Amino acid sequence: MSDFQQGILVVDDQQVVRHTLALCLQNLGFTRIYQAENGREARKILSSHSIRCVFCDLNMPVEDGFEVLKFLDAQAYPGAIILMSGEEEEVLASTANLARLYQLNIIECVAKPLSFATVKRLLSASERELDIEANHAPHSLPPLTAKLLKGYIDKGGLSAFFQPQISLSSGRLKGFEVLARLFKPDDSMVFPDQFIPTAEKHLESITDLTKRVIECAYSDINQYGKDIGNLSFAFNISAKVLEAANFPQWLQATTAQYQLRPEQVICELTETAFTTDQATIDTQMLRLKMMKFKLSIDDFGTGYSSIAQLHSVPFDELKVDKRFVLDCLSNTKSAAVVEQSIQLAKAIGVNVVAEGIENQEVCDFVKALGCDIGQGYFYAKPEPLSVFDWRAASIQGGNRE
Ligand code: G
Ligand code: G
Ligand code: MN
Repeated sequence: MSDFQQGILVVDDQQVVRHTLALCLQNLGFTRIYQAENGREARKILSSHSIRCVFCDLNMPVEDGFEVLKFLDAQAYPGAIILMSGEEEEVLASTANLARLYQLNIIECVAKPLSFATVKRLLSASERELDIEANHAPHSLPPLTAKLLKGYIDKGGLSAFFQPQISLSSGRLKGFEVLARLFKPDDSMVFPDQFIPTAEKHLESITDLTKRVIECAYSDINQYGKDIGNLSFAFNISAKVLEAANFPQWLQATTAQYQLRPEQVICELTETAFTTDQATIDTQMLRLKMMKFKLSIDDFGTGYSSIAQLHSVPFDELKVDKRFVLDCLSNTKSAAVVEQSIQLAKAIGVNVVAEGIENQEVCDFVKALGCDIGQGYFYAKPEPLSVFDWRAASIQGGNRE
């Protein structure tokens, strides 16, 4: 739902662009429209008004669009941002990527002039994004201290959320990725960005957290008894957890205790925890593999060692990082990474998951390239297992309200 109490800011040094855009916005029913002809004016308006969405030109003689982005980033601006530029497509795509380095809701970087249809589409995309954002972590929140984290966990605040993974050829539910969530005593939710880095500072705390997440998930899964059939469950395992000597044995015993089969359990190896002991890590992965657990490389394409790892350990799956999937239709370089990753997976005979599918078009694109599995907000956001009507075994894309 649009919040008409909040304004929209148009920043452009060309008066004609500002006026045309303001007219479009008026026609769409918005009344609080503010205009600024450069970054300096924009900052003044942003400091004194409640602004839900900013249309911002990049090339301006006095304080350009990047200055505005820097300002918004420093304020942890929660609204939507649409960047406009007169540059050619290649430059637009690189600019959009650069802009994403800021922790901001950049909806798109579009070529000027904007048509009425484009403005309408961008506004509805920004409403969607803000809706999602409202359910997600506010940006730039400081990490929890180790003490607070331990306190919340001890009070039973840790829980497992599940995000569906869909077989693209059949459209059927294939399984779930399990994502950790932490609830404070007042029931507000803390997202992993705020507590995984804290936990990863110590081998004991990330290992303890991982084991608890897995136990939580197994216990939720058990409530459904035999209904789960062959569904798979993927857990995020930091490299540090593999340094804990008994992790594979613990996982084997716990999986058996909850009457799940190791073939249903996927260990997604993340590269976030820096480690120098590659031999130990590889040994532990091989142990898991021999116990019949499945191994997956998470965030494929972002770590330098991914391809080397793919070669030295028998992985079953690779997950193309969402940063490439998200803009693969507008950025030819992302499209190339997605395409090459899928081809590489096919060539070496492992499954490939495209993560970050947000609409039908991207779903069609990766499917046409031969991608096996899709995951993303198009199908569903991570939620408690009880929310899904997954026994129907088909979670259709586009169902998000
Ligand atoms: O959905 P989301 O915001 O939950 O996840 C953000 C990041 O946190 C992802 O990169 C994900 O891999 C990581 N993450 C989520 N749950 C866990 C977990 O249980 N263990 C580890 N190591 N990382 C996790
Ligand atoms: O790093 P890892 O692959 O474990 O990250 C999973 C993260 O991706 C979680 O934070 C999850 O919430 C997020 N995620 C899942 N699907 C989508 C999507 O369609 N769009 C976006 N922006 N994030 C997604
Ligand atoms: Mn993951």
